[in-house]
Amino acid sequence: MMGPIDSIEGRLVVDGDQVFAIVAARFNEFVVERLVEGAVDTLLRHGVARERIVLVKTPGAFELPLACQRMAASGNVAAVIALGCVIRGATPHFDYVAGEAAKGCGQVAAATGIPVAFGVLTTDTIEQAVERAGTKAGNKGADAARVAIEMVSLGQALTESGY
Ligand code: INI
Repeated sequence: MMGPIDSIEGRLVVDGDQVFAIVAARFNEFVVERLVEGAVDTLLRHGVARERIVLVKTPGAFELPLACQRMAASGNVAAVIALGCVIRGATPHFDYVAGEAAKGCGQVAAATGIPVAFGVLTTDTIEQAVERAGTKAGNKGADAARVAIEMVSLGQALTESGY
């Protein structure tokens, strides 16, 4: 009987002196600041030196892709962590802002080959956003930072495997 096929996976280990960029929107800042704290805390706990974390701020989530694009295309960062908070109740153009942020961040990753972790909350209410920003439903900024670390590691593993 043949055994299971080995998978190529990233690890939650920072192996090297990579720079991680956090690109955070100021809109709904009281929520996004908690996401930034979660992301920074996670990066530090995984051994990323404080000097290797670059924090960039945009006005809103709609502007995240452009700033992510600049960081990713610079050749100087291993991964980008996009953080923001779009609340349906607060905006009639929720779908445009949230949709463009998600699509744009995905396009940046595909165009540059640099992982872009999407840590943008898209919720119906402020309460739901607060729950996901370090209270009862965890911290999506921390989650996004873990994804960034894993994707950098996956990139290294793929290179080592010849892909
Ligand atoms: N930007 C957000 O990040 N979150 C929101 O909830 C939001 N609302 O409610 O409108 C929001 N709007 C601003 C948008 O991101 C742009 O900055 C603006 O449209 C100018 O381009």
